[in-house]
Formats: sequence, structure tokens, C-alpha cells
Amino acid sequence: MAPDIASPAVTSRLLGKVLLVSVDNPPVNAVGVDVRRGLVSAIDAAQADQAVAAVLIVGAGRNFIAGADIREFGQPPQPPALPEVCNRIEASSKPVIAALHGAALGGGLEVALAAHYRLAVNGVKLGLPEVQLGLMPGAGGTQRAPRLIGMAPALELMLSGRHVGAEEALALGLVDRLGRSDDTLAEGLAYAQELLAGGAAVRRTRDAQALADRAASRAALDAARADVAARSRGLFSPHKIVEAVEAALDLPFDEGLRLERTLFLQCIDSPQRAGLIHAFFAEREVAKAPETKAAQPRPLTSAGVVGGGTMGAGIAVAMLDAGMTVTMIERDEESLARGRANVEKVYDGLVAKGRLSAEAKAAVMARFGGATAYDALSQADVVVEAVFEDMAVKQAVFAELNRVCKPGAVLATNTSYLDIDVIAASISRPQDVLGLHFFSPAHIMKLLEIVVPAKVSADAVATGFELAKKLRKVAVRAGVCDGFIGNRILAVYRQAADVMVEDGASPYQIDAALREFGYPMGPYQVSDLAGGDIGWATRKRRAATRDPRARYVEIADRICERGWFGQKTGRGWYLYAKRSRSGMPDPEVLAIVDAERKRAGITPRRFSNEEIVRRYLAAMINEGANVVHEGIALRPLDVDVTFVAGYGFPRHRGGPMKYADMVGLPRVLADIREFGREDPLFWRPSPLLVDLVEHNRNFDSLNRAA
Ligand code: 3H9
Repeated sequence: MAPDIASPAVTSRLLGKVLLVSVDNPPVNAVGVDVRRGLVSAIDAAQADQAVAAVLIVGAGRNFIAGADIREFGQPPQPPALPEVCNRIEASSKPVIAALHGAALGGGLEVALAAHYRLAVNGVKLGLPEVQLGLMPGAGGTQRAPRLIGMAPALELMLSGRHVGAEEALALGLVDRLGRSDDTLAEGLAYAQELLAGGAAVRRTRDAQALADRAASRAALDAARADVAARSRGLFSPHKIVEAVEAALDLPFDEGLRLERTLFLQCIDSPQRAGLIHAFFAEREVAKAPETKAAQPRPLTSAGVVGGGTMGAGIAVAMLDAGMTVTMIERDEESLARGRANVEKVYDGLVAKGRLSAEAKAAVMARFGGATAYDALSQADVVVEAVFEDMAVKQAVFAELNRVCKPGAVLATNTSYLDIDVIAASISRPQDVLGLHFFSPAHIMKLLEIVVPAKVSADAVATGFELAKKLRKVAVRAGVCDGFIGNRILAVYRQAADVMVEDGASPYQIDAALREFGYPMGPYQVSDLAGGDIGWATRKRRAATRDPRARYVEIADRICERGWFGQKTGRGWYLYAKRSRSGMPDPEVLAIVDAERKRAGITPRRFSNEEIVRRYLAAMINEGANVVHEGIALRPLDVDVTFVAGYGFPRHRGGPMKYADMVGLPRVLADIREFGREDPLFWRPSPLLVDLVEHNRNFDSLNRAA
């Protein structure tokens, strides 16, 4: 049979009696319209061709099929729909075998579930991750998976969205067999021939019997429903998943499929789907900074970290976890021992929880070394300093790095706000100096701001991005300014919150309103977690340069003056019972707030939760627009990723700029102008926002233009 030219994305070839159907749609074989058409015509051709006894579906390249093509969602549908494709595969009168490697996710796994036999090779990743995109499996997954592997495991897969490896897939019954080698094609063909030789018949998943124990299935369903109610606060699609899967138990297969389709389309129409898919693409887009296209990264195997405090140790752990060799520098033996202990503490915690063996810990720690003399960094490819936030101290560190490091070593500062151009200018190799702004705890937090000073070379920046990839961080390119992208915007919306507290909202109401919006914690809870002293130090630093006309709310200072820095001191905005991490509202804090209102001559007024969110978000969006306008962030999507990955912004809302687009920029601007009647200095509309509204454009138009 000649290669199928009806679809460029699917080719067919007869090998003996087996029709090899290969999905070839780079980069990840997403099921777009061409793949759907190609699969249907290949299956049709197989039915019609006497020479074909079985069909083998494989993926070309690194994956089987990564899922439906999510770029098509929200566009006019183009037939055939994927559920129909899967039904045609399942209905085949000749056995269909799927041989899986790489990603077999979402619609990709659903294609495999519609096949009659499944084989997987090592390194395969199976899963139904639709929930992470605000969706649910929509091509039969909610009906076939429970019938094939049982209610509890199927629900767990769909509600967690996690990937399953080869061994686990076999144990679950998702696949029938594992290949002995990594050669998917050879393994798949051998399996197909073996099945044919044994006279294997078609075996349809729709007829599988894993739900036979109805009572156990019902109990699993009830447990999942309760869990979703308790844990998926505000999320839409987990509820729809449970509803659809219930139909697998209660309805005939075809009716279940119809219900799945209805619920899937509701998910497609939900703003959460738009937010989550925006976040998915934005996270991939941020990695494509101009420097990564213009230059190759430098080598990256050994690293140095200067400073063994919480931040330095966290950075060291992140690097060790990525397989790098790490040398820590501290000023004396005692501090070095403390730094080492900070690193070990993380691994000891994992050992205690049974997540790491003592031997594995020893193997990691063998890559860790420490010294009190900078000369130990002479061979490091990259050095990150995480010492005290003081320009003179940082410059002294960089003078040492300049002296000892090999040519081409990337020299990074983890400063949160100091001027990196000034640091770079203080040594003879500014082309190697950049900012790597980690977030605490650095081995856990996903965000890494890569701060690009004026004189740094493109390959040093590309190395920063490469390091982020190695450390599995989400890297966002930021320009130099006080606070870069994240902390600069944070300072503004936190000010908006403080003003609301002084004007009549309680900090507890503000936290509750933002949790209702989808944040895991409100800003005052976060402040108590991070330590109020950090913000206090920043405010003191900024005091000298603060615009004397700007309103300044002193409530946080009154709290800090009492030594109430949050969880670590047992009280802050909240009161913490011994060892407790969840705080109680504190009447004494409310009394301080009251006293401050009186001192400032303010008569408190009521705020609705809706107004709190509107003001908080308007401040965030406006400063986000300024950050884009000034080129500190490359595009609005860089602001979105910063806030989703590093500041707890609810992912299902896509990020502040995406949220603004969904609300509508004219409304956001109208809010800012309305709030500006009370305080025109604070609520100055960003020129970018004004311009976009005037030209009837949104933030996303800038993402697409970039
Ligand atoms: C679904 O299936 C619904 C069905 O149940 C029902 C339908 C009716 N579509 O991540 P990478 C792009 S929902 C379009 O950097 P990796 C990605 O944007 C879907 N494009 O590579 C990037 O493009 P670019 C369920 C996609 O090796 C490029 O591919 N499936 C899709 O680190 C490389 O991606 C999922 O949720 C897609 N589905 O990781 C799986 N996937 O080069 C989502 C990727 O222009 N995907 N792209 O930046 C993944 O988890 C990872 O991409 C994967 C590869 C693990 C596959």
C-alpha cells in the first residue's frame, strides 16, 4: 500500500499483514485535524483491504501522541471530532494495537484506550492530564478508563493528572505488555505478529469489566466526590470529571459518551480553561528569551554558591538535585558548618520521610563541598552569591569572584532589589554578570527571575536560562529596576491592600477575599509566613526616596516595632498558638489598626470582598502594565508567569494580565480612574493601559506581536 497522502500527519505502510499507521505531527504529535482525518482514513483503509490483518498505531519522533491539539480549543471545530476517531478505531473489525513511547497523554492515551491491545516501552509517560488545563478527558477516557482499570485508579489518574511510567501502567492494566527494548516499532510489530499468530480477536475496552464490583466502584466514586468538594476549591473541571465517570457506572457506554461530550464542551467554554491553557503556553513562551535564540549557553556542570544562609543553602540544594557539583563559600569555618547543616537538613528531612535512602543522601552530599577561601571557585562554571543585601558587601564578593573565577564563568547575584548594573560595573568582566533571583525556599519555589543588566553578554543570559532548565525552574527574563518584575509589582498592590486596611477593611477580610478569588493565602498570611521584618527593612530602605506626597500606611510598622514578625515570633498579623502554622485573628492587631486610623483622622468604611479584589487586582495590573511599558518584562505573559509561578496567583485565572483581558481593559481602566479620584498620585493609569484601551486592543495582542 502506498503512503497515505490524504493526511500529511499520518502515514500508513503495510508490513506483512500489519498496517503500520504512524502519527507524525511535530513537535509532540498533538492530535490536530490532520491527525484525526489521517487516523480515520487509515482505519477505513484497513477495513477495506483484504491484505491487512491487523493495525499497529505508533508515534513518530519522541512521543506517541501528547494529546488533543490544545491550540484548536476555542476555534471553530473541524470534523471528525476525536471521540468519533476513537470510536472508529475501537469499532475496527481487525485488531488494532497501539505501541506507546514518550508521551501518551490525554487524547493520546484515549486513542490507545480505543485500540484493542496496548504495548509500552521504557520511558513512556501515560496520563490523563486534562484537569491541569481546566478540562476533562473528552474522547472516551472517562468511560473507557474506569471500565479498563477500575473506578478508583481511573478517578485518581484523571483528578491528579499525573503521569504514569511503564511498570505502573502495566500494574494498573493500562497496557497489556512492556517491550523488552526501546525500539517501539520492532516491539509493536513483534507483538502484533504474535497476536495474529495466536488468533487474537478484537477486544473492545467498552466491553471491559473492571466496574463489575458495583459497590466498590460506588464507594470509590463517593470518596472522590467528597475529596473534590474538599480540595478543588473554586475549580470547575474536577466536578465534571466525577460526574462523567459516574456515568461509566450508571449508563450504557454510548450514553456515557454523550454525557462526556456535553460536560467536556462545558469545560471548553469555561474561563478556567482559557486561563489554564494560557498559563501552559506562557510558561513555554518565557523560556524563549531573545538571548536564548541568539547565543549558545556556556558549559554548566560545576557551581559555586557564596553564602550558606537559608537562600544560599536552598540554591545549593536546587543545584545538587540537578546533578551539579556545588562548592559553598562562607566567611569562616563556623558559618560554613552552619551552611552545610542547612543543606543537610533538607536531605535529612527526606530521609526521615522515607523519600530518600541514606545512601542516596550520601551520594548527593559527595557532590557538595565547602571552603572559606574563594580560590575553591576557580573551576566553577557558574557562581551565585546569596550574601547580605548590601551593595558594599556584594561588591566585595564580586571583587573576589573577579579575582579567582576562570574566564567565562557566569557570575550571578541573587539580590532582590540592588542595582545589578552597579555590581557589574564594579568588576572587569561585566559581560559575565547577571541576576538570578531565586525565591525562598529556593529548592522548592518554581520561579527564577533572570535579571539582565546592560552589559551582560547574550551567552551568559542563555546560560542562565539553561541553568533554569536544569533546575526545573520557570525562568522569566527581567530588566533591572527596584524589585524587578515580581517584587516591584508586589510593593504596589500590597500598598493598595494596606490602604484598604487603614480605610476600614480588616487584614482578615482582605485575606479571606483573596482566598475566595483563588489564592492559597492572603497577603497578610504570606507576610506572616515570610517574616514581617523583610518588608519592614524594605520600607525603611525606601523611606528616604519615598515621594513625600504619597500616602504611607504605618500599621505594619507598628506591628513590627513590637517584634511581631509573624509565624517565627508566634504573632504578626495573626496570633499563632505554640508550633501552629495557622493563625487566629488577633484583637490586639485590630486595636492597633483602630488606633492608626484615629491617628490618621480616618473614619472607617465598609468594603465588600468584591471591591477588595477589584482594587487589589487593579493595582497589580496597572503596575504590570508599567513594567511591560518600560521593558522590564518582555511581554504581558512574562508578568503572568511571574505571578503564577512565584506569587500564588491562581493558575486557573491565567495571571493578572490574562485576568485583565478577560475582565476587559476598559473596565480595569475605569476602576483605576474611579479610585484615582481619592488618590490620584497612587492611581495613575499606566500609559500602556490607556493606549491599549484607546486602540481597542488587549494585553494578549502584545504577546502575539512579540
Ligand atoms: C486533550 O487531550 C483533550 C482530550 O481528552 C479530548 C479532546 C476532544 N497541543 O512541553 P514542551 C507544544 S487535552 C498543542 O516544551 P517537552 C508546546 O506548546 C491535552 N501543542 O516539550 C511546545 O510548543 P513550542 C492533554 C502542544 O518535551 C512543544 O509542543 N495533553 C501540546 O518538555 C513542545 O512542548 C496534555 O495536556 C498539545 N497538546 O514536554 C499534554 N503539547 O515548541 C501537554 C505540547 O511552540 N503537553 N505542545 O513552544 C505536555 O505535557 C508536554 O508538552 C509533553 C512534552 C510532556 C508532551
